[in-house]
Amino acid sequence: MRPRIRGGRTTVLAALLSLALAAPIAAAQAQDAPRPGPAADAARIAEVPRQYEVTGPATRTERTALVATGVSIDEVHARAVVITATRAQATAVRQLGHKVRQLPAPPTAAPSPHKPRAKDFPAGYTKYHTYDEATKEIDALVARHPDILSKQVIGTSHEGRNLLALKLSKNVTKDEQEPEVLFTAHQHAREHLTVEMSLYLLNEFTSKYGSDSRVTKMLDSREIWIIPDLNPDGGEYDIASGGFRSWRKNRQPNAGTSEVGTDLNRNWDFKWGCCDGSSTDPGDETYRGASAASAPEVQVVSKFVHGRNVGGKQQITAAIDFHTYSELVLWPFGFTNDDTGDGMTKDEHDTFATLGKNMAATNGYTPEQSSDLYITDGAIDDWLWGDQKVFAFTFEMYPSSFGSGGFYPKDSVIPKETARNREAVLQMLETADCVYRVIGKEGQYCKGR
Ligand code: BZS
Ligand code: CA
Ligand code: ZN
Repeated sequence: MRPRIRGGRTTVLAALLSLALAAPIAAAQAQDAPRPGPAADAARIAEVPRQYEVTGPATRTERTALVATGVSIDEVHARAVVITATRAQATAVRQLGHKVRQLPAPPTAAPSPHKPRAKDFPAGYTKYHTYDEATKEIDALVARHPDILSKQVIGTSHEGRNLLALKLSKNVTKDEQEPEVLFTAHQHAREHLTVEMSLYLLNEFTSKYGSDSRVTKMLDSREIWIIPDLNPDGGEYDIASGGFRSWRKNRQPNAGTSEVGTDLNRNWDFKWGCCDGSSTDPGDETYRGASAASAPEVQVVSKFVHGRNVGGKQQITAAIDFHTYSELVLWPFGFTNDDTGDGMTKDEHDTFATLGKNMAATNGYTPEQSSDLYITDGAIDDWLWGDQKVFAFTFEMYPSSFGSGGFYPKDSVIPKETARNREAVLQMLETADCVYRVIGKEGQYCKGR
């Protein structure tokens, strides 16, 4: 598998100015790197991580080595990446011999312990839904469409917020013999556009049932699950200061340190921590947690998915986990560079690659195996495939680069960038009764189902 990497670094450069204008940078970010010790620990906690352009890394091996410093890679180009890092991590990356340049901050509020918790997104972003706003919208949809939409509380986050699963189907209160498809969103706190993607799907399917023939057919013959917000604590924390904190993880404390949070997308119980694709340091962006599925949010969703194994058969056949950003369609495995091997036959790989490319042709994203970016372990799609045999993809949504808004595109893009995935979602639903149909092997794999 050849990584397909775009070259557009000029867009990053070009956009620095525009973002800089919109970015009152917190003065509190001091210059000196903190010395080790409790004071330094506290300073690091208060520090908002920043994005950097790193010129040098040109291969997935070099990118995996870069991830080992504890940063997250947010954007991949031919000879450069964009990372999120603390100042100390940026120094470590420089010491690897790369050129490191700090990018302008998103709208950031000066840290103030006295400021009341922000109730909404900052100006320019208010159409994004806070957790409370999303909950209200979902409840209103359920009230309006009780025959085709139902809501379950499947558990709670570390801070006690409800984690929801919405079911969309005709005869929604019955568990019918129908293929099931799962859509999840917002494992990573700063990726707010993914919650909007969930809300788009809920609105689209409920409002078009009975009028749009493809939507109607899918609700009549599938059971669609939407877990709209896997990380509500992280999402609320990201906006609570009145600006953005560029937060990625959940908000679970870690024993023996004041560093908070686990990277949920490194915490799933398949090859957890196997392959240098996650961090053991609780201060890192990709901290994998103390043990597999140690994050309550991961436990809750794992249990939910296990619960869809009815009579020894996993009902969910296909899934998309929404992230931002980079405009990618990714498939497993992430823990290995190999296309095929243990747990991935050639036909299975070809099915992933074909459906991935078909979906990418509809939204203009770039399709590739996730390890073409860098190695990861404990990601949800590796778990869904490796453990549950669900054809699971990761969509990295809009934008393609930091220059077009990175993690924080303005709310004006929400309608276009969520609807952009309508066709891909419908394709996945339509193939969910026999995903192998996309490689023409329905007869071999799906007879008598
Ligand atoms: C992100 C990037 C995402 C990650 C890429 C990825 C997804 C890799 C799935 C492997 C599997 O944070 O959105 O690093 O989790
Ligand atoms: Ca049904
Ligand atoms: Zn993500």
